[in-house]
Amino acid sequence: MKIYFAASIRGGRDDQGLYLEIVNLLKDYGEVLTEHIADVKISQMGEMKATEFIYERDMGWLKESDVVVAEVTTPSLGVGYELGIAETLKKKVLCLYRESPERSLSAMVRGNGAFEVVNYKELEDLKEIFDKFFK
Ligand code: 6K6
Repeated sequence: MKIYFAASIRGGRDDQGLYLEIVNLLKDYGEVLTEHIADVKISQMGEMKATEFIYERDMGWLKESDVVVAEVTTPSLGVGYELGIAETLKKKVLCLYRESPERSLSAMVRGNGAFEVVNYKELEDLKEIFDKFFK
């Protein structure tokens, strides 16, 4: 099982520690192609590689993946783009969102029947969500 994990980089890195925990959990279900998304060394400025290289590499991994898991709490143009491509490629997609009174998820994600969108509160909720999704 090849898993494409998508999460905010330029959109903001406040949840980087959580991304790391999610990647570690996902490793119980398959190979995480995009482990670097959780890397503390990737700042909001991104990796020190050419943007064209990053785009081509990430699109290759997206095509190769069996499922896409996206943490969508921090809004990110890149994650939104990846989700649109994942839908076109007919990938199975799980979106994870931490609800709070100050924000709400884009209707383009929440309202899209092609995606499984799940609210969660904390890391501990994710094992059950992943068990169901990967079953
Ligand atoms: C490097 C140079 C300039 O910007 C960068 C960013 N580096 C990235 N490295 C790896 N993946 C990236 C990068 N930028 C975006 N992505 C992809 O888009 C990842 O797969 C993330 O899921 C998503 C994050 O998008 P933004 O818009 O929050 O950066």
